[in-house]
Amino acid sequence: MLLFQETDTIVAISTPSGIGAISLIRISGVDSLGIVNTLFPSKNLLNVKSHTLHVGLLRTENEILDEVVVAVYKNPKSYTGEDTIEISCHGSTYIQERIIDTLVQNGCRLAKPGEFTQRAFLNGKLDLTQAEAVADLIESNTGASKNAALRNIRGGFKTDLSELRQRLVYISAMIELELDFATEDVEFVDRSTIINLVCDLIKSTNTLLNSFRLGNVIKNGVQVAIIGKPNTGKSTLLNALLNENRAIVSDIAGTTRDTIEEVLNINGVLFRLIDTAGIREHSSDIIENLGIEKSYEKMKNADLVLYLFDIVHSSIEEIELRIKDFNNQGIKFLLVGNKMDIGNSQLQEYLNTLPNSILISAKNNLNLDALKEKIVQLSVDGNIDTESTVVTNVRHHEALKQLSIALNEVLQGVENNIPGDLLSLDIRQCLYYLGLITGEITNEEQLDLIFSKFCIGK
Ligand SMILES: Nc1nc2c(ncn2[C@@H]2O[C@H](COP(=O)(O)OP(=O)(O)OP(=O)(O)O)[C@@H](O)[C@H]2O)c(=O)[nH]1
Ligand SMILES: [Mg+2]
Repeated sequence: MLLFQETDTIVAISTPSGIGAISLIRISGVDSLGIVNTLFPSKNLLNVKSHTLHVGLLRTENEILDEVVVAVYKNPKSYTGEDTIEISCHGSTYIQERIIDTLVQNGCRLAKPGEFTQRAFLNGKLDLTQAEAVADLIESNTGASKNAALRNIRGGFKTDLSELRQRLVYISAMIELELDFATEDVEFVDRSTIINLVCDLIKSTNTLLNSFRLGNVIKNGVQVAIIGKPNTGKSTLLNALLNENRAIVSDIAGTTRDTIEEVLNINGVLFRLIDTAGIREHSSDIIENLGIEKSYEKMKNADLVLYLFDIVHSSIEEIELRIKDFNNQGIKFLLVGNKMDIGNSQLQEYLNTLPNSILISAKNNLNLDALKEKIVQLSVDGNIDTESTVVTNVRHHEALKQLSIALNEVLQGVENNIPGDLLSLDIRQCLYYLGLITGEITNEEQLDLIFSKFCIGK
């Protein structure tokens, strides 16, 4: 793939493969109007206005392919910035294939994944953050991930970055000013002003950087492992949270052998709930022991552990030991005292003194809404703010990390009074990292890598 604009006219089916009521075939490139026009005798598409719809037969000399609706978008007012046609045809796989074959025979080339969006990027319709947000929007599976992606498509992150750039350019101008007057042996610009500006810039960059934790939660969901001794009600809790009988529940200790994972959407965030085999020291059952090993593994890898215990059969010592163990391993946990319907008041009093604990009854659906609230609070710090940018992309996070390091170098340089021309070099490095995110600085391999993750037809 070449960085400069390609002249091929590309075609792809933009709707999912298989039978559907309607399918959408998209064509983009200099010859799109001409190619479709030869197959659409009802009207001369070369003379129609942009953004218009036309019903008619799509046909070759010998065959009627389908009765279709053709949407015409003339450059530059199209998604890709090129002449684009969208054909809505009947959703038979045979019709789709025949239309695609005919278009290819008439001069189109099959589009690569993400090639339409890539062209939009190359034609300056989108910057790279917006283009990547298109893929995120298509992949979004919760309200939070949809909102974050939509915000970035509409230029949310782009605006933040261009603001950072403007501030950097301003600082750079101040340093240049200082350089211009260097020979006069006066410090024209007060360096403490520059220090304040750089500090503010570092703060803004770090806010974006720190949003990645939430971004990760929004994009990938939160792994929540339900851990505890046998018979404490882990599987009952999984079923209650999912509102379905997913896992087998019984009063036989060691009922769950393998882990069971299910997804739960709470307040627009995906939680991956993992029910595990009950942990106990001595079991002669080989399969159960394998299950217990898996429980420990899930416990270590989870973003949050719900430590479930039966408040009738647990002691303060057991809980204290667990807390110590979780803290030593750096595991984030919530203590969940189950079977509050038949509770033990001494343990209840003790739990009331602990901030990260809650009493529930999984079987009787008691306090489960409060439990869900606590799970959200612990995982997303209780606040999904869709008004400000949330960085969800690893590539952006990496570049922001580099930017933060480079800005700290600028700060050190200003503080140590290093010459202005060296400072200018450091600032240029900062602008470079911003350019990497927006795509002003990029290369073919990188673009290929980014767009190869897109769907075909987008
Ligand atoms: N009274 C009462 N009983 C409960 C409650 N929650 C679960 N139970 C009972 O506790 C028993 C064990 O429940 P499970 O959900 O199978 O327990 P588990 O922790 O998954 O057990 P293992 O899979 O063996 O580790 C069952 O008889 C449940 O009906 C509760 O809130 N109150
Ligand atoms: Mg179980």
